[in-house]
Amino acid sequence: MTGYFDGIPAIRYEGPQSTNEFAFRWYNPDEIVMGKRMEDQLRFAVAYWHSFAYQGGDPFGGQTFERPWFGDGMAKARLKADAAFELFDILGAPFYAFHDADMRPEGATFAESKRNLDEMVDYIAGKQATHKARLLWGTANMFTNRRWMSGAATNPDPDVYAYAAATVKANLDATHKLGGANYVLWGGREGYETLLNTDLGAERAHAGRFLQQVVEYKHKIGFKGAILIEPKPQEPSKHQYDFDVATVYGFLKDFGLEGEVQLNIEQGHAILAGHTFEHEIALASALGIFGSIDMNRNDYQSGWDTDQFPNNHAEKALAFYEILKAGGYTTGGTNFDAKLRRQSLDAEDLVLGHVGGMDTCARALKCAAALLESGELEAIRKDRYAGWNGKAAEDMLKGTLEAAAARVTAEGIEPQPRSGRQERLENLWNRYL
Ligand code: XUL
Ligand code: CO
Repeated sequence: MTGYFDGIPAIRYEGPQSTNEFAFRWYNPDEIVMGKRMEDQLRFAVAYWHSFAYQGGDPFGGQTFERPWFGDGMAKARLKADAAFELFDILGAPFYAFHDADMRPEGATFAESKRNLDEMVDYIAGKQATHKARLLWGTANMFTNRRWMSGAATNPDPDVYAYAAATVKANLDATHKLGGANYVLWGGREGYETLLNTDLGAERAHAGRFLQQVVEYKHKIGFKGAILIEPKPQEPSKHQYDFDVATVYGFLKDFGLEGEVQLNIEQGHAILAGHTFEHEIALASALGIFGSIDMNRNDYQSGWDTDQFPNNHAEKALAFYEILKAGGYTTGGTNFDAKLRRQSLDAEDLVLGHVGGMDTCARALKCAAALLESGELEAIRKDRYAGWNGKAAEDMLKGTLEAAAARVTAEGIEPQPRSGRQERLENLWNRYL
């Protein structure tokens, strides 16, 4: 026991009337929602980096948090893992996610970093054996260290490509060993700052070949989890290649990977790309590449990735509606890629940030499930497209442009617009919130 969370009880479901801060009002793991336990529908994951490695810095100031596990060396890394599993236990979280850099100290050489990683993987495998939480996904941090400043797989220097290959290989091996359900690639530095020094075509080709190599290696070692790309349009790079769902789909098609790679969609990234979260989820599911989500919001005024816990169930219900409509998660889950505000110093803040996020998502899930199960919205949507069920419409898609055109005079077609009924549908939504 680290003692860090002393005095904080394990969080239990007490129902919406409870006034106990340290209780769930909506998240009731065993409650059945659309045929599955809520815990299995939501598949919550705690992010190791924000919850245990983030020190409270912002561009204007450094560390504000004090944690007993901050510092160098393997003893601190083990203490951090102990505290992490204590938090997972307190929350009853079924999953967690990590980057190599979150859980092991950086070594002076690649070999030393790898040794540290392997040691920590063994240590964490031991924790998994005695605790509930499992690995939702592992990933490599290829953006913090200065070696990555001009990219990883897209770096102009082939030695950095090799270093990226060694890094992803080590992390995929680690994720495989820990029984991870997925492996994530977020290309924070896979982009550019200025075209004046960038060969965009070459960088994109290298990124495509790199991803093919990752997929080949996954099959070679028998990793059954999904490989997930996490789109983000910019930040830290001015322009990132994995801009949004549509861009990544084009990229996957180009490199023959659309059947191999799925997406990890983050709400804040969707907003930065000028989309809604639900748009990105709906598009990925329509394209057959939906995998998982990072559930963290941005501040709508600030215009950058503030990684805050969700606190608005009405907004999140739209996202969960799309996830449920797509059939729910398979290997994916709801990862809180969310950090505390830098003034939120206490152990209680860390616990309650997650409690609020979990409750917000559980409430959103229940609203979404109720509307989906009622069939009300789907019936109206179906009716809107009902014209496409007839034979004439079907034949038109199979035929030529001239044949479609000929219908207009032959059948005397003069289209009659029908209401899209947006306000009525918004009112319908509100009844379920
Ligand atoms: C950065 C971000 C990352 C990825 C994992 O914006 O979302 O934390 O989720 O590398
Ligand atoms: Co993320």
